[in-house]
Amino acid sequence: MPSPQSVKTQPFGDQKPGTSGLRKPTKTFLQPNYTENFVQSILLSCGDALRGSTLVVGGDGRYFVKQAAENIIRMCAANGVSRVIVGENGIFSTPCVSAIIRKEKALGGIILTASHNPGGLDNDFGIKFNTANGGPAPDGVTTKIFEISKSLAEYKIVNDLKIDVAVVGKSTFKIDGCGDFVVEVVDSVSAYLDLMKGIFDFGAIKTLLSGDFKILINCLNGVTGPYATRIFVDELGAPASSVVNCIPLEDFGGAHPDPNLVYAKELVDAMATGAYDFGAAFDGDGDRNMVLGKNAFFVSPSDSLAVIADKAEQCVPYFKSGIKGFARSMPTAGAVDLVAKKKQKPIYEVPTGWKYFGNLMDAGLLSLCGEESFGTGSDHIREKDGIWAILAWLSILAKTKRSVQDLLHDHWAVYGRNLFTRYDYENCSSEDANKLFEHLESLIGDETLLKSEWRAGGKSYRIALTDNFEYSDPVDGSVAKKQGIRFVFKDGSRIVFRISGTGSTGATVRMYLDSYEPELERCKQDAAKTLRPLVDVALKISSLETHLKRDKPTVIT
Ligand code: G16
Repeated sequence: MPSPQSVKTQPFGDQKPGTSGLRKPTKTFLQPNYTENFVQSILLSCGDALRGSTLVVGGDGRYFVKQAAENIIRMCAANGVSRVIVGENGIFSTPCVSAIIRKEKALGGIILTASHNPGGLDNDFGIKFNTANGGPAPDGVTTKIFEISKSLAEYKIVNDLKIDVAVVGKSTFKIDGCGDFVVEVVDSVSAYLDLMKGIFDFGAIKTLLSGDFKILINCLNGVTGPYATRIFVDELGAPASSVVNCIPLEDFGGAHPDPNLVYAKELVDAMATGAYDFGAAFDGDGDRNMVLGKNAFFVSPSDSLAVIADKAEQCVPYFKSGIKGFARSMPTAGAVDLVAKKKQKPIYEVPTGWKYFGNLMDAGLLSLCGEESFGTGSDHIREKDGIWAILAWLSILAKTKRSVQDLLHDHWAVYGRNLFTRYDYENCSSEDANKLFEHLESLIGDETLLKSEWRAGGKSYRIALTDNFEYSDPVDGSVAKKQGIRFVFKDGSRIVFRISGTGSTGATVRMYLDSYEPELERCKQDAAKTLRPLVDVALKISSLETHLKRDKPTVIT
């Protein structure tokens, strides 16, 4: 009978989860005991509830996922877990893990991904823990995991447990001192497909795709490949050639699996030929999405959320009974706020991180939400959901019979447009980034700043408010402090600065800008160009380029 072993270990001091889990270079996770220490800390954070529980395990197919999944199962066996559900070859998208946790009433799930960060031996790996509601562990849980990791002296594992996650099926083991332990290796897609069929009118989308309407879905060699092929090709009848880069690769084919205009250039170029009516890309673990219309017409994530919010009740059966409320993360432009106001629904503004939406959903306050970082989703699960977002868009296109661009123009004609752009300065030194933020902090409430007029590109701005965003959760009263430095101007325009919580080395500084434009003809202009004067003001106020020693950003969205 296989029996648990206790392995002596030393704590690592750097296992503090970021915006969504622990993300580090793969080689860091490959150090002896590093992965095991973090997993043991997760398991211990569950306390007594762990014994006899069900956990879901899976990841985005990047290098080390399969091996890590098998080791995690061995650790679950030794720690008293009764049942583990794992995807075939260790593959599950992040939204799918959330769906299965909820469906199976599991205690939680361990997701093996560094999301949109590149994968492979020389790139990144990551581990995150989702709790029983299916959502990313809230701050209280991640703090507990980090605290445990700082003094961990041993981990438990059943080394001689024979597991093969490549073979679908159910195995029951008797573990010495722990009793029965069940491992269910399941098809990675089926449960998720069933959920989507219950949300959308697949017949309506099938009719759209059976006509002249052409789609191009680029999975960027990430986890969505099997999901997109099953759903868009097998179920909805799109030609097989509509889904590309659809085999999950350990290094994402050397690509950066981040669905934006820079890293999904292959999709942008293909859409620019005018051969397709609708294009989409996803990130490595399938929770982010980018939407493009014909001729590579770009739909900003803030606009995408607002259009879905406006049309969901009319076009998506799941929402027919009504929307409870909307939400967005603080740096996301406020387009959805205008929809909420018109529909007389509540709107919530939370810090960056999907985990902050979970409590609102669990309390029945929130149905639809999104983030500027290409995340869109609803209360069908507790993660943002790339494929869901594309099915929502196709449902709207099927019902309204408008093009993507026309839909956006219709929307701006009613609501005006919240122009948005984001500048990312990747791989800065942490020291430079800290100095920049010390400087920005020192500007909060600065009287001279508040009185000054800032001029650029023929425009003039005056500051109405400066602060470091703080959020009090209306459900449990928990407070998240220092979530982004904001400069809000008298005309409602905003500049926001944050340090990314998803990088694996150094610091990535993000500068977000948005401004409201009521005139339809001006709404149609290029957002990056229209916002240029505000960018100049932001750079002047912050002295960002001097502090970071950069003369341009790495990525502009
Ligand atoms: C994660 C979170 C998102 C969040 C994003 C922000 O996304 O799940 O809710 O918006 O991080 O990233 P950063 O801190 O770098 O700005 P993902 O897709 O990386 O899991």
